[in-house]
Amino acid sequence: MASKLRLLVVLVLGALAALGCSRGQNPFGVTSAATGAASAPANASPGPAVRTASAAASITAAAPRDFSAFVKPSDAELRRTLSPLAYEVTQHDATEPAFDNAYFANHELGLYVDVVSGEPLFSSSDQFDSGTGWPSFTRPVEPDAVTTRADDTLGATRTEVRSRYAESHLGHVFEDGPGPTGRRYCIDSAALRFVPIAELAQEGYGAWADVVSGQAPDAKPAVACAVGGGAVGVASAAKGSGCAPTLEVAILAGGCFWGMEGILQTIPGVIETQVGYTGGTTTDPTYETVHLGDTGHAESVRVVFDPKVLPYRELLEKWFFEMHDPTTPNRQGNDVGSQYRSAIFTTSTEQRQVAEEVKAKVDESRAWGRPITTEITPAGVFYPAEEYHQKYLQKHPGGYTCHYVRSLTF
Ligand code: MHO
Repeated sequence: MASKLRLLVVLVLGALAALGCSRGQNPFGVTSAATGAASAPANASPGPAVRTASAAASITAAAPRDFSAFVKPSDAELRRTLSPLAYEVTQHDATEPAFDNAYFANHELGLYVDVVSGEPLFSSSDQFDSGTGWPSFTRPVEPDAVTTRADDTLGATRTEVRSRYAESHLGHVFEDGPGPTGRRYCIDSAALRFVPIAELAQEGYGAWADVVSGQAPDAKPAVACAVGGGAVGVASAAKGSGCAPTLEVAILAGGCFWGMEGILQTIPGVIETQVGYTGGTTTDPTYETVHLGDTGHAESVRVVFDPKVLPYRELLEKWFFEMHDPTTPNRQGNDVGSQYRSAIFTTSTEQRQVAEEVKAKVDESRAWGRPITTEITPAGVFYPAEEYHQKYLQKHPGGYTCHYVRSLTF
């Protein structure tokens, strides 16, 4: 249950991030502040005096947590307990996609802790809008909260940042940040867990409340929102930031998303999948509204993948164009309506180019016997679908699907 709640929070924050500063347009009708307040116990007794937001003062403070004795779980245990993306980032040094992560545009007050150990890493009071598409900080919450080491993987030497106790890979640090330090810690959201200020005390982080609320002597005020909207399509700003993503996002539609996700999640090189709605005109799509077929949204799958293992071209040619019928306009098998259309929502100009090439190749091969009708369009906001649609065929083995992988040659 707790993990479901966490997933919801991540989804809500992700949706907020996707909408940039326009919190009013949140498709869930919930703000991240409200989410935090909602999880506070209703009848909590007053705890010790904590100089922080009033909400926190009415919550029993947990004992301060000591992370120096943290023992890192086994690799198998981490693979089981972390999200696939958090595992890849923290344990295999992956870099998540820019502008499409939980915290790059988070403007709530709170503490960012290590997703593995919970050790405090960064404070929202040191966060600034770098325009790179990753959460960026001028310094760690304490000077020795992180360690650094040289990283030569991208040609030029960069400085990698790890957490002190869990030794999680967090990101990199550059010397082109704003004052007071002139540093820019470019951090992966997937390596972090955000603890809102109102929940610090109850989670045992009460000692950081003053730092987070900007009351510590050398704390500076949080920088105002300056990041533009749009989850994808602005990734060019990430270039030159030094934090090059090693993972990519594909958004694919080919009929009922249950069956599409069922196959996509098994492909080697796919890190994680999520079903949702995109490509429509309304800002609050739900299964009920999309199912009527007139919102313009397509049932879609958001795929985070490692292009070194699975190049985008291969994902399209060997999988996407073989796992659904791309020749039936607004229809897949028995499912009829524009929400079941074949579509590729591209997240970069490179993806668009590859998608056009692969579509032309598949079309010219005549392997499908009819013209390819797949729409290729730049990705807009992706709205995660309701929890019961996620990993549907895993929850309901033998459930409805019309998808299977053909063996065609294009
Ligand atoms: N024919 C299926 C489609 C479900 S899919 C999630 C059904 O109506 O149950 O649209």
